[in-house]
Amino acid sequence: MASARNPELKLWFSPRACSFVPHVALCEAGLKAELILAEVGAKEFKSLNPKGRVPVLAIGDDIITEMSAVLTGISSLAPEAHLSWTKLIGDYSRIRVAELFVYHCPCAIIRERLENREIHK
Ligand SMILES: N[C@@H](CCC(=O)N[C@@H](CS)C(=O)NCC(=O)O)C(=O)O
Repeated sequence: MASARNPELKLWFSPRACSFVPHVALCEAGLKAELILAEVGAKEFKSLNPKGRVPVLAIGDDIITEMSAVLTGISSLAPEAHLSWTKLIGDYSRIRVAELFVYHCPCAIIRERLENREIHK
């Protein structure tokens, strides 16, 4: 049940778009979220994100846009999953993940690697 410590999560996504990255992050973090197919051109969606882009993440009443912010939000909710790239431990591998995540449209690279996974289609 949703609470201040366990807020309700919603992720607006588009099929085969970069919004599958936070979907993977949610799965890796073990967080349950309602997945909502975004109608990016629709007035209702633009009231959430005037830029008309996915991903959009709601953490309770807070609406977060922009990939790096969305992923930072997810990693903050599940520190035990160690998804944050802001803590460097040992090597630069987390920074390499950040490079992938904040790349303007990471879908091409990561989709290729996850091609065979039945996720976010
Ligand atoms: N700067 C944004 C870029 C997001 C973006 O470009 N999303 C694409 C999908 S990969 C999108 O929503 N496109 C809308 C459309 O295709 O109409 C971010 O980092 O979240």
